[in-house]
Amino acid sequence: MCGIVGIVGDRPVADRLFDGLKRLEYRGYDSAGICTLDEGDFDRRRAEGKLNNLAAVLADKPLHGTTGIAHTRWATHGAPVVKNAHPHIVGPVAIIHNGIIENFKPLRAELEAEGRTFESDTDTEVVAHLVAREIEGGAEPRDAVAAVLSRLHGAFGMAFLFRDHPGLIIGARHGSPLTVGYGEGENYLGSDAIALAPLSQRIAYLDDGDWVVLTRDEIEIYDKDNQRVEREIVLSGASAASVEKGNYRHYMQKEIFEQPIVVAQTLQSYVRPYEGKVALPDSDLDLSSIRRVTIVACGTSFYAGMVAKYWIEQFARVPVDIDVASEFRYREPVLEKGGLALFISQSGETADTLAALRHAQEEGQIIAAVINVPTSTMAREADIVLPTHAGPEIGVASTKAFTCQLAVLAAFSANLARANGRMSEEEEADLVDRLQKVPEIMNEALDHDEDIAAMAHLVAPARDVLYLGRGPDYPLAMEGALKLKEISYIHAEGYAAGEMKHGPIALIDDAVPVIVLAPSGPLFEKTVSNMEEVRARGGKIIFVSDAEGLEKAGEGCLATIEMPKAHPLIQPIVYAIPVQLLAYHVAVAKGTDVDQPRNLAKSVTVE
Ligand code: HGA
Repeated sequence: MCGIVGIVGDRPVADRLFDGLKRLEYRGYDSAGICTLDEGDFDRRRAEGKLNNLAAVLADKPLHGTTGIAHTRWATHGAPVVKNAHPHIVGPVAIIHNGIIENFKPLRAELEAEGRTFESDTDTEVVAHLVAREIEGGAEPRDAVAAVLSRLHGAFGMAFLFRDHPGLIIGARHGSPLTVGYGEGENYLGSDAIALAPLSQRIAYLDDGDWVVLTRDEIEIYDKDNQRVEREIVLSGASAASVEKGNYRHYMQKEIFEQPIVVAQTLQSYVRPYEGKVALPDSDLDLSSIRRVTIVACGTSFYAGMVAKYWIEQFARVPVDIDVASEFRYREPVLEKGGLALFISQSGETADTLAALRHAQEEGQIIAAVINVPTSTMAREADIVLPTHAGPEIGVASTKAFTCQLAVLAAFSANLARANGRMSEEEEADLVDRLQKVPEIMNEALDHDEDIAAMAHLVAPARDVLYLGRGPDYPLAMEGALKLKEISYIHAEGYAAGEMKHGPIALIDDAVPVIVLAPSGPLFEKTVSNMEEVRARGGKIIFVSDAEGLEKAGEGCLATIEMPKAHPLIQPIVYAIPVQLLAYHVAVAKGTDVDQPRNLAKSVTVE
């Protein structure tokens, strides 16, 4: 959330800063702004809403400075209006910030008591005032920043520009990510390597507590104790080409259709087809010593984790605890030393999950992380990285990252089952065979795109929608409801089918579509009974099952979607597709902003 870019350059920087923001827009689109230093003064442009609005402002009044900072905002404090858009300028200081200054209220009161006035409602502006106060008192920029950092609580990735010091940017990181890029006669700062990719491939990731002084010729990094430190310079490998939509109408649609390819790509790292083995990449972890697994994640990744709980317990017979990261971190969980804690995050920067990971590390857990961005903070801090190879996910509602997470977790569960002697060599070889066929089965599921588009009008007018499932289809029901909420703004709930009668059944009438996920198998009859309970109360059912299931119970439904039959370790990967497509087509029917839904952003770097 909130994207940051800075350039200390030898030629005008505004275009390149804007390009960096475009690459970061998935992090927030409440407002955007750029400030450069031009002929001894700040020159700033800001606009509410998406980057197009800032582009129009810049076209009208271009910026010419050769050093500048730029920001795309996801508001935490203060409405998404121009006065709250970053950069904020206070006297000789301009600032951009990603994160939350948790003690901003007492700091603001202190500053106001001195007669300082505020132009915005943000937490960020207090930092600008604090640094400005130091500078106005005679401090050099680096001393001013170092003095102020020690007063801040919360999370930040920040960058400062100084009116009286052309060719200087100071950045600081605590919690939120920050990366520096090395150039020729120029240097760069950004939220991530993707933002910097067209500018530099030679980058260094700042550690927590680091702050950095950038001039055209040098990058000096200091740690939290203000000691000069070196951080390894690595080749980022992030693609400089921006990700295009191709022939698709939305990134989300493109990403849904990419799934067979990226899941195949991901599985390549986990499956050895010629040996008939499932293996974890680059890991010498002895899985047979694992007695308990603790899974922690947020949002869609949490639902992938819930599916994994069913798999790990069913196939490997290892107990699994699972929690959303924001609860796990603060509820003082009991963790036995040597346990395995598994964190799942697309970006690898999710603030709640990162805080939980660090807590588990302090509690002596072995840390494994299922991550899509290999250079992310979580990937760097985990003991074992289980990568997904979904490629950049631009649509704010996660789709391909989810199915790739499921593919990794299926391989992990099978590995654990093998290590525990709960899966025979033959069963493993059979599973490898089936995993090889996942992309093909996913393509079969995608073939139903048009049918699902044709039923979107059945759901689009609804105010409330219920999703029901049992076993691993219960988290999928929740994921389906989450997708629908996120992009179509329809209230939706995912329920364990058996829980319906304990309350939510009171909501059922003919205006509430109920989406039932029920592949044929051991839980089928029970789910169908729950479906009948809904039908008996006038509920309208969209039934997702395989040919056998539809044959048995498809009659009388409002609509049906036929999925191919698959092994239990594969079936949730396949059933993810109809729930994604349904949410997508309903959102299109409603005309919402599918790729950038209101109030949301990707890479949630605040707690
Ligand atoms: N707290 C600042 C920055 C918000 C942010 O980083 N979001 O991810 C604001 O509200 O402007």
